[in-house]
Amino acid sequence: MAEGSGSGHGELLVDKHVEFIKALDKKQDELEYWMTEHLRISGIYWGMVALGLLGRDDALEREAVVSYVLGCQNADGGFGGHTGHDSHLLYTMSAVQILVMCDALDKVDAEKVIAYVVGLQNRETGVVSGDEWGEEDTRFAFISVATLSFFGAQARLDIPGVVDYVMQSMNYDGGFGSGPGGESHAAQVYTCLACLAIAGRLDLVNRDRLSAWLAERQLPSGGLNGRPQKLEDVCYSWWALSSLHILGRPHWIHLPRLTAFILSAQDPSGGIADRPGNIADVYHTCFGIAGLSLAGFDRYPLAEIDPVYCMPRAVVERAGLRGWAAHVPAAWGIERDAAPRQ
Ligand code: GRG
Repeated sequence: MAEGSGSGHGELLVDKHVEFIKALDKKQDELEYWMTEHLRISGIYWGMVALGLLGRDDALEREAVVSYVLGCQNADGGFGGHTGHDSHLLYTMSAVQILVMCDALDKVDAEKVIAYVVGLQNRETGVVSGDEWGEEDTRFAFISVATLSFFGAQARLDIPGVVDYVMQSMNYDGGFGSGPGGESHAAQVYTCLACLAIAGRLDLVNRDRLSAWLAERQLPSGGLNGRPQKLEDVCYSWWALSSLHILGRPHWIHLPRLTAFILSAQDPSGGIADRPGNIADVYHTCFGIAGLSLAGFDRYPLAEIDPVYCMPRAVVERAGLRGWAAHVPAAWGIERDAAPRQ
């Protein structure tokens, strides 16, 4: 058990977390509800991933969720973070992931979504922008490839161009930044590895150097930080540990100590915070539970998460996508289990 515990014990507060997520939509008299309106669709995605891993994917009203998400699609084919908001790749991916989790991807006009995503790639440079205003970031390389893969349409992108941009963002320490010359950061590492995984180019990674850099993210508390000299944060239990999973090296950190750190950041009344004693939110609740799933938390039967798509592995397979281990180079010698842990 980590010091400075928020919850005071080492159990996963399953029912409390389910209630915390279900209650998020009922807090309309709170400022935070309106301050987060612009990313509501990602909030629903985080909540649904957490509920799916907790084995409670029936906790939200599916039809209401699907109808809300479809209402966030704009005439350009992309999705905004909320009804009436401009389209952005971030929210387009969340929308598609929610529809996949709800078994409702057929309810959307696939060609319009595909055209929106493809239209954000600069065909001369290979770089994918996040929206019509042209923000560039390695997150969008991953999102474009991953979103299109749900439609079996990733080949509509210039994939070598995407891969080239990602590789220009690789640093001497083996990590990746938000673009060429950007400091290595565990969250950007995840997006780049997940992108290269789906593109079938993980062979380009400096596996040993990057695994060592990621292993150094663990601090004495057991928690992980996102880059050197920074504080630990529960969300890196996903960004850094999923990256180590993709590299086939989750055991390069001390998983029981990470598990204890995540559990200690639980709020006794539900939800998980960035670190013990802080206020819980749905983002850290999602990535805390996702981290527990990756770390093999065995005191509660959490469903297995796919380290590339950040969705329950059973959902990824139901959607006809190849599980993460199918993407890794044969030379790494990684074998996968026969069936997902439910
Ligand atoms: C399917 C899981 C999934 C994601 C879709 C949106 C996206 C792709 C990835 C986001 C990756 C990213 C860059 C996340 C930000 C993580 C984060 C907490 C950044 C904060 O950075 P700083 O500098 O914090 O504020 P540190 O911890 O470095 O001090």
